[in-house]
Amino acid sequence: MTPPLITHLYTADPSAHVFEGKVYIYPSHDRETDIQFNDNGDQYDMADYHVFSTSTLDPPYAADAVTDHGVVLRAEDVPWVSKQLWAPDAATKNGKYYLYFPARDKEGIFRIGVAEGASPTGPFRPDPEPIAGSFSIDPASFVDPDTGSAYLYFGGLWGGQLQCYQGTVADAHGVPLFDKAWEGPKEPSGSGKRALYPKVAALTDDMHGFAGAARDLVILAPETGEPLAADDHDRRFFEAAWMHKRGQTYYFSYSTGDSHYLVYATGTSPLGPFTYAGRILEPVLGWTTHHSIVEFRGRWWLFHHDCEMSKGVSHLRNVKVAEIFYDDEGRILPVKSE
Ligand code: FUB
Repeated sequence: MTPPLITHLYTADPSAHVFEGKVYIYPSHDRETDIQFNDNGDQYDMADYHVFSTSTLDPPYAADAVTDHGVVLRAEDVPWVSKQLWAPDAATKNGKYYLYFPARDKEGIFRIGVAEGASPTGPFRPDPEPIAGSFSIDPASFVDPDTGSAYLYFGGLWGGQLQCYQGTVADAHGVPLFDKAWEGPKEPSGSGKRALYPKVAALTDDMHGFAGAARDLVILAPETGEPLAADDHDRRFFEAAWMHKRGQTYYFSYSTGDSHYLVYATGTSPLGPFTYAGRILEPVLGWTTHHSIVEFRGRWWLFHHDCEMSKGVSHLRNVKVAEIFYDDEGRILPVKSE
């Protein structure tokens, strides 16, 4: 495996984009905490975001290869946030830049916020309220290079609260009511139960809101054409949504959480359905695995994290990058750990 890309801070959940000819990385900023480790992820108690950039992705990764543009958003700058600035992402449209971020609101419920800036490095001015109709964690934005349409993918199980929205009664934004009974490291299980799906919403033209209610992003098993089963922990969606497009194929990639794989599914529409297609990365040191995939100067790169710098402390992670390759059928070749 390659060495950490950023070494002066703990960073994780890297969302990478090419803006203005450079690679910009929008990661979580991990920090030390006294909070006891638990399966709800309370120890992931991050309070701000930095933005990083680089003009080269080729090894060796010198300590100064990546520029730290400093803090671009703090929890205390966002009126609705109580704590836990988790995995962010960024997008550009209309000549402006947008930072999407999940955090717990004052009632402890994860919502997704948006902040706007004039450049890829911010500073980003947050909207005073979370995006109406948003919930759970790990927003990943995708602007279709062919149509210009923008989408936000999101969701995460256990501490990410996705399982708390299974009811049929919805609020004014079409979001099922939050069910406290499902809070904590829980999810559906048992024979005949399907896995919970990640969510997708089209973004409004100003990129600050959902154009309609978020809907399920269906992921099917290739061998049956049926939804993945809830007990299929090696393949079911857990968190870390990411979308990229290569040719006319849409690739939706994600983490399987407690089985610790990065996997992907393919489809012909950004709204799905998707069919599970295979693994990208085997488990790394640490509990979480979270990534992004980006094309830069004609080559494709996987940004991800592990816990090499902290020697395995799960909430103190470091970002890495590895080149990825596709076979002639467009399948992603698994990343080799050297
Ligand atoms: O960084 C906090 C959480 O850990 C992220 O939101 C998840 O994807 C996992 O990486």
